[in-house]
Amino acid sequence: MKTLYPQNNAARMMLDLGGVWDFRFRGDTDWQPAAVPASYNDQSPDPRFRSFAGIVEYRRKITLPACWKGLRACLRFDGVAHNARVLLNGREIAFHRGGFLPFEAELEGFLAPGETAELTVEADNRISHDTLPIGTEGETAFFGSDNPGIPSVEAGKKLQQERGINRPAFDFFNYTGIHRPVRIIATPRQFIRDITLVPSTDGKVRYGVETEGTEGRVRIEILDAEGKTAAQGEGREGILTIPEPRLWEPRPGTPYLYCARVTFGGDLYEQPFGIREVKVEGTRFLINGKAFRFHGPCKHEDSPFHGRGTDCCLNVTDINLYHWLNANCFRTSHYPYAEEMYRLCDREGIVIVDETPAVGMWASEQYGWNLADYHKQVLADMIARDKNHPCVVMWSLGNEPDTDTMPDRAYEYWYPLYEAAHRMDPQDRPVTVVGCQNRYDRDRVIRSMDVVMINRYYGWYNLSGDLDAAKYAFRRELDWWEKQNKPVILSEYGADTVAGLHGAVAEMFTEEYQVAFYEAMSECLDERDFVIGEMPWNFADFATCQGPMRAGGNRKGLFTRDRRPKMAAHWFRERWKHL
Ligand code: GCB
Repeated sequence: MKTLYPQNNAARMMLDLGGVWDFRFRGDTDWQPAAVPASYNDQSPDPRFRSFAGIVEYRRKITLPACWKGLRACLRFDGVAHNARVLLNGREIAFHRGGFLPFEAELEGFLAPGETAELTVEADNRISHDTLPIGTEGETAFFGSDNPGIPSVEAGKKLQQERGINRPAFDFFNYTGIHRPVRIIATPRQFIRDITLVPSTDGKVRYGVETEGTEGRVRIEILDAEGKTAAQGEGREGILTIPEPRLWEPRPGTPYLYCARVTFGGDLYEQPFGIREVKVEGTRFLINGKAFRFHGPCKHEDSPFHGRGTDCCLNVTDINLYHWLNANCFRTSHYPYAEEMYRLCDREGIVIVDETPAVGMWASEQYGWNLADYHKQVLADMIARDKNHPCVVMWSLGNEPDTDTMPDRAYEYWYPLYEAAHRMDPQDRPVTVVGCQNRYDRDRVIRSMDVVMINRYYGWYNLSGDLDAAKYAFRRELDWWEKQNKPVILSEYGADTVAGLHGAVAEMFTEEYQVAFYEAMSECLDERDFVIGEMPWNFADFATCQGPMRAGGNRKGLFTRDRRPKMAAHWFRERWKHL
């Protein structure tokens, strides 16, 4: 769905619906409080908040201001996980599939200016073979031996299934609810639906404006960072030229931003953008013609209390910690993040690899290959939402699919998505899909991408604790990649580390081992020119579902969950100072 990021300006108004709403599990009679925006899961000690599988209901009253007469009004949900049904006074006004991208519900015919109504949002947290991200449908316990075949264990699993188990096929807690902002938006009845900007470093800006309604002329004015007019034009599409353009460069350059001020009839929208070009050439990744090396840990949207809920304070803290680390990028593992984060990264010069929520597609036919059309829709919506951000330099189609069990079948699934991403992106950014540690010699998908992104856990999940063997093995694999003549990013590598656990001998789980692990891997990376990036896993410790491999979540953070640096954070800070 095309929906511009909400904005208050001379033509548009919005009401933020953040606050405490009524909340209940479907079937309950009583309502209780829940904060919006936030995941609901950490908001109560009631165990159902963590384990419930099904529909929860949120409710509150909304009123359209009487002075909004003559305007078009809609509700805008930035993200409700995973499926959402929206009702006004009991009538359905919207349904949306997928928890990480925005949608709108028009209020025309449902609520008039001056009126009050009851707004209900039903959020379904169930994950399955039909959702992105994917749920196991109780088949296999993720990250835990499920002792297949033992009659008593099988009986226990059957009981779990009957009760409606909702286990993820991915390694992060299934936070859900209304976890991103909800707003009522007013625009003129004829309004600007969408703006597309394709700048190039010579100062030319190709633009397109989509409108709802045809009365009125479209005008566009490009403002520089001081608010001075740099170029202007008229019409729904065209090319403008900015004299002496200033480029958007990732830090430590200058992330210079322009603003496209678009008017149409009585409507106005101000779209920030940056001038930068990205291109893959041989084994190099070029931003504005200069070789760019990616270095920065992958992230999650994850914090205590908020869960996956949008938290601008946390975002600013995290990005300042990226600056502190001398990091220049992250991947939005494993789903598109809240829009506020991309706006912040535009401004701060942090580069993003933007990922769809296609994760958990690891186990053949039933895990994902039925989802091609839906997956393509999600990809289209992500590109539509994020296409104008200069910080976004590459699309990731998903994380760690099984591409080597049935290599041809996997290729038939993924390559058309790769082509679709290129077709759908007006800026035609490079496209990738992140590969898991697999039979890279059998896989056809990963090597067919513009940039090869590989997650590797030598010295952790395999060759555990033996960093010499890990280096030896990793070097053998890098020898193989060298022959593929593609740029390679190590898109995940890491070691679970309990903050404060030390050892004179660097053994697994100690802070010393985490540093030794990264020293070992870096030694291998630094020998290869075609390696254009390193993205440690993960920026911070994060919540996962329970399992015998997860003591209070995933501990591979360079920081603890409350953002205290482990020794490895200091180590990377020093390393990246010199890159
Ligand atoms: C991976 C996954 C990531 C996990 C990580 C781990 O390969 O992509 O989601 O959290 O490994 O720590 O096991």
